[in-house]
Amino acid sequence: MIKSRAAVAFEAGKPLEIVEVDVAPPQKGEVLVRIVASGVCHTDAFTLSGEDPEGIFPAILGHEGGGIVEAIGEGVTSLEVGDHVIPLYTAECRECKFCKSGKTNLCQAVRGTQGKGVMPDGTSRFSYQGKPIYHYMGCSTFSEYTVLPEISLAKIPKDAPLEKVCLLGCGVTTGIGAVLNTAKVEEGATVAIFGLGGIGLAAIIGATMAKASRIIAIDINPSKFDIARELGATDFVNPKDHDKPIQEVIVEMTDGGVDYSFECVGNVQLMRAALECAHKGWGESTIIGVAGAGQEISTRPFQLVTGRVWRGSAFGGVKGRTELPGYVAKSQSGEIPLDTFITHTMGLEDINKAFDLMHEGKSIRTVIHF
Ligand code: NAD
Ligand code: AHE
Ligand code: ZN
Repeated sequence: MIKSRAAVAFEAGKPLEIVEVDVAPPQKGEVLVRIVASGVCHTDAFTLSGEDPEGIFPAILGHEGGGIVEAIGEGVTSLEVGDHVIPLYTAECRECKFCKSGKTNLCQAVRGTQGKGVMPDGTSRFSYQGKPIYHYMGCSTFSEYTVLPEISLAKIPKDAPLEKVCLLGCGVTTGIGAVLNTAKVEEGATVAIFGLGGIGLAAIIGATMAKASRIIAIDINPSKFDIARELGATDFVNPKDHDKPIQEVIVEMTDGGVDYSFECVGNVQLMRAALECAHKGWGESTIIGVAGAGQEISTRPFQLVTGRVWRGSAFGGVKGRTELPGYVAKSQSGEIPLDTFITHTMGLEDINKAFDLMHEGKSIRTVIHF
């Protein structure tokens, strides 16, 4: 057992508490990681709110981390002590039906136990005052030390700054990947991006990489437009400035609708708007945002009958162990400007401020330094 400073979500809807938890050694196929930095994603806030059907407490949240291998369990062959790693909430075993399909990044090797907040053997490595604390999304990066399955770690070069590339563990990769891998936006296409947080802004980078001709950035918080412009957005729409449904506004702006749209908020009404602003006959809309328990999407089936396509994307369709090093390389060459996302940095003791900043619309990403 080692001691680890961690931010624990003891109950839904309550601030995180910084305590010293006990971390058990990595078991067979597992790796102990010292977290150097972690971003705070809206999904952490979503789960803390109590809206996540898989939310389980007490738990150590956080899934956008960067760290260094501290110890390896029996049978671990692809990593050694000292390796730099990014934890993956979407594992890559390369052996399951999903990995072998060539059609998805959604490896299911550890997904069942991960969703229950435990390691593949059904138990937790974390405890506090002798009682178990649950893992979160298989990562729990709001802890100085965490344990993950070997297949849930992407090895990255040691010269990549962990306090920046941690953002590739979720938000930045998700937005870029949704555009390039899921929607496969092509050169000259028109794109609408709903929500300009870490995910939507990264989707703008993806659309810029794809050489989209027009990138329409949509947010009810106009303070997000400057960064969107810096990253390549060409048009800016605040739904609050319009009396009519936002899909009608976009359809009018684009002679019938966009080729591709992306919902990066987690609002089911906005998901409908994003679908319905896609062009008749071929427009495709990708849902990235995560909606709460019991929420459902709806539209007239006629929207799909007349050629629009509705899709979803998890972690941008990216296979983490294989493809994340490529994203790290692009961040090091400047093609993915991670600094633009990092509006705040702070120590673990201030982590609740990071959630406040997010809810107040004042941050893009806060990076917690350990
Ligand atoms: P964020 O809070 O940083 O950004 C959300 C943005 O949406 C904000 O700028 C906010 O002003 C804007 N917004 C809110 N309501 C709006 C509305 N009605 N119309 C237009 N804009 C609106 O969040 P984030 O970290 O960027 O995450 C966005 C969503 O993506 C969340 O639901 C998160 O859970 C989800 N997510 C999904 C994946 C995935 O793999 N599918 C990965 C990461 C995050
Ligand atoms: N647990 C929720 C769903 C949450 C969800 O959709 N998670 C996204 C990643 S969000 C990262 O910030 C995801 O990748 N989902 C695929 C998966 O396998 O979890 C619920 O509704 O139960
Ligand atoms: Zn996330």
